[in-house]
Amino acid sequence: MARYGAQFGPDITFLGVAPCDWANPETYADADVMILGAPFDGGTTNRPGTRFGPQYIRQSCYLTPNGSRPSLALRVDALRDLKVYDAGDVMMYSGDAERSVRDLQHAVYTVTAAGAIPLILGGDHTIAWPDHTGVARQHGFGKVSMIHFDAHADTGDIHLGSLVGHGTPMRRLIESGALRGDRFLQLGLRGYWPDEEVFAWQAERGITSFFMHDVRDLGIREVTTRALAHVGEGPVYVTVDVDVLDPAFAPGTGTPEPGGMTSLDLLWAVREIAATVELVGADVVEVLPTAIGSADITALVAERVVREILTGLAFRTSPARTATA
Ligand SMILES: [Mn+2]
Repeated sequence: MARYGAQFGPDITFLGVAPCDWANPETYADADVMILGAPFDGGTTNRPGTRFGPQYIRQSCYLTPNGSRPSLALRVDALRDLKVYDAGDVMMYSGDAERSVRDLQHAVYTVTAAGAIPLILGGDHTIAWPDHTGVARQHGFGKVSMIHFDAHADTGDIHLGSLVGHGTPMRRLIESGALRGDRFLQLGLRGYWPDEEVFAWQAERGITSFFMHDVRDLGIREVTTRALAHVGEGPVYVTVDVDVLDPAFAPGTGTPEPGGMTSLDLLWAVREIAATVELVGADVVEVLPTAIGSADITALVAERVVREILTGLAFRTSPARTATA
């Protein structure tokens, strides 16, 4: 199969990194990291449109797409220090959730098995199920911890009559054994969902949650330190729902919940995690573009989340490593 490219809009790559075809590992044999778009919003329960997330995240930067982004805070240039490719989007039809989830899992597994760390641009949060599963198929079921940034727990059972959706991926992961409850950590929960029944289910499986009021009271550094201590050694998958941010920072999302995190805190936290753990994959989901170009602040901050993960990764192996700013 030849490179499929972008499902919507022009076939541009993330910040100008080299293109490749995920189905052909020979085209990215030396890859450290793979950007992969997952333009699926068939699991959305409210406002749709996250199928355009990958397209808008890729075009949100105001600088030249030259494959270089030196970090002022850490003095590393992840796009040059690491070998980063962009495989374009996995072909996903939002009207066929079963096929889309299967095909994305296959793509993520293929990339992971070839030795690259997949960074997936969503799409709604349904994709975390095939994303983590694809990674776990390579690293071992029950072996890959998950740090989950979100306003919502996403451990619902059945939504609108379906097992597949953006409110249920974490329950599917735990039921299948891909993810162990005691290796699953949620960060930023708030609002009015889910109910006690779901939290009782979570407690039975040893799931740990840090709520937004914990972030408010303890501060992001303390919460992140505790999160890192909880996941401990071994491979870690990070999933970032942009609705963990306050709607003031990320209004472009389907289920916005007031009282959320600041961009400054989230960007620091994802970078700190990527700089500390054995990161084996990550996704950034639920970007619902509302405007074109850098005027779209939600796509803008989502793209920076990806960039800070890359910066943390580069910093982890950098000889210049000292302390993070
Ligand atoms: Mn979510």
